[in-house]
Amino acid sequence: MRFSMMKSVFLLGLALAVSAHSGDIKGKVIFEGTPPPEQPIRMTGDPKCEMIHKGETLMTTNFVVGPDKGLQWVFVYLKEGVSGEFPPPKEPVVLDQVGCHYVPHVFGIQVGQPLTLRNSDPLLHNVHIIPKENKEANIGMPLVGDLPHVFDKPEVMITIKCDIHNWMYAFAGVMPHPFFATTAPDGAFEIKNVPAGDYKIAFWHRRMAEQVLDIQVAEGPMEQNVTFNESMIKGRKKKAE
Ligand SMILES: [Cu+2]
Repeated sequence: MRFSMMKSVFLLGLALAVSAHSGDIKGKVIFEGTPPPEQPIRMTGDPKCEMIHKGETLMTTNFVVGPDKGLQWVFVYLKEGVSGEFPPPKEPVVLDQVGCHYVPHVFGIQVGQPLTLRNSDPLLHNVHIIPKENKEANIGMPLVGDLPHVFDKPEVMITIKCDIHNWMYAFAGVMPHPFFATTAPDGAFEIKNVPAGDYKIAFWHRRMAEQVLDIQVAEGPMEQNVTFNESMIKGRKKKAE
């Protein structure tokens, strides 16, 4: 009895000690040089999409660089060093198809966390999920509404495309833990409550080789910036996607 009480107190103390030692990783992803220009998306394949965007041209979003060189749509995640179980959140991540475009373009989600595939357009889309580790899926969505999906294995990154509208692409990072983020329009990101320890942090961008850095997280906030540049761009495609 006494031993089990002592054990409980010890375990409680251990849990508090572990939870007290965590830090937040804040940073900014910078792009140095001249980014390749975005291409106008020609929606001629579907007059209904053209109608939605009457009078405006939607551009590709491969290199969205802000005024301070911040690079958007970089998926930042802890690639190695995380241990323990992290139950997936119950709140779904929403991937919206709106104006014949995916919102968001790049996102992270945990294994087992619900993904809501949303069609906000009154026209037919199909969500073609093309993974290497998870199951492939090709889901027709002829009507406005939601459909559920879930990934059962970690995988960085999964391509999602619409076979009807060949310019529609989204990218999903499926993680076994909650330590990931996508950069904002100013290139900023934040990963909160990371247990103190040594990790490899990775920065994925669709058009450039992934960068991986060693970091040490201690209690409290820390800053980790990274720079991409022109020379890191993989084979340039001319076609608008
Ligand atoms: Cu579509």
